[in-house]
Amino acid sequence: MEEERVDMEWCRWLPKIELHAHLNGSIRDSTLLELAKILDDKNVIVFSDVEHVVLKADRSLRECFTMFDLIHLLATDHKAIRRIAKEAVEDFAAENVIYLELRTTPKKNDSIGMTKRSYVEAVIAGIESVETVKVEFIPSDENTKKPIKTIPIIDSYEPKTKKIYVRLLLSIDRRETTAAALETVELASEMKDSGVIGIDLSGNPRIGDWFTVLPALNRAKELELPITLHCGEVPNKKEIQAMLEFCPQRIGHAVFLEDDEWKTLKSSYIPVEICLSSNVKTRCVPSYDDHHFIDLYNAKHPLVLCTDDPGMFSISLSREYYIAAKTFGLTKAQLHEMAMEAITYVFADHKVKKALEEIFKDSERKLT
Ligand code: 6MZ
Repeated sequence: MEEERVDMEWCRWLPKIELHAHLNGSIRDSTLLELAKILDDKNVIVFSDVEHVVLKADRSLRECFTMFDLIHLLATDHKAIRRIAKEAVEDFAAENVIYLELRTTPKKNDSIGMTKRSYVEAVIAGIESVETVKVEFIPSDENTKKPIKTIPIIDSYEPKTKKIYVRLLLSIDRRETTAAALETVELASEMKDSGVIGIDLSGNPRIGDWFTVLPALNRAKELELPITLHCGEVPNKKEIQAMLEFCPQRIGHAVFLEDDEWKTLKSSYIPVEICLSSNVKTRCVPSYDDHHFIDLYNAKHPLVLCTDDPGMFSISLSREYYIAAKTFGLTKAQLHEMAMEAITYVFADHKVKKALEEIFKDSERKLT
């Protein structure tokens, strides 16, 4: 059926919800190269050594974490953090992402006077400086301290005021100590009124230990902060079982689950953040056809398509929807339903969910 054909333009038009995107994995290559030039001028790095590393197309999971160490060196200071946060929101909005939960690991760097709090404040300043789209960041109730910017822009389909809801998740890096992880959780709780909405556990899955971070995750539960865990990105049966038993609000990846863990997951209805290209490009999954997405989708298990690291993998959320359509033969109606279903899994409050529903209802009318 000709009119049923899903193409990239349609996937871009589709309103989308992004729930698994790492800030430092969402940096434009052009920005990374500019930041590298600045450090080259200061004799901190040699630009030519870095350029080809930044532009490399495919990376194994191990290489990704080496790359993150380089990225963290390039985007070290508050100014760079503000810039990458601003650009990340602009880039997601340009893909018609209408709700973004951006996650980032608060970093401490005494040599430049950076604390975990000042790092998060720089991210927030970056988000608030976005000008290409109206950003609803701090919950817009009567207690809102700062006015929300309203900048009407014309999108390619119809004139309207484009808007993106943005919330922050603070990530605990698996390399961190219990004390450092606890500091992040306390900070998230203190910054609840500033757009921070939950906690993520991420980092190199071959490093670190579940029991080191567990006290911090238990504290997050006590503080009623929603939690999402990177779960089963590499085979680790004991950890996967412990994570499922912990019963977080969402998990990311869920690649290396075995039969009994699939059963536990499916009976728990824990929503899964699916990162198709990330899993294929890092060779955690051999091909798109082999991806566990389709098994979960057919089982009607709660899931949401996400990018993970759109900068690192040179991808977009629109493209992930397109790949899902092409690989698994999904129709426009099915993609729309899947995108809309994600409202259920966002960590934001009822008011935001209602507003998102309205946007999807409106786009649904334009489907036929
Ligand atoms: C696990 C990942 C990841 O926090 O500095 N991160 N953790 N698996 C992945 N799959 C590829 N991709 C990114 O963003 C970068 C950090 O996010 C985590 C890693 O801890 C990485 O250092 P932020 O903004």
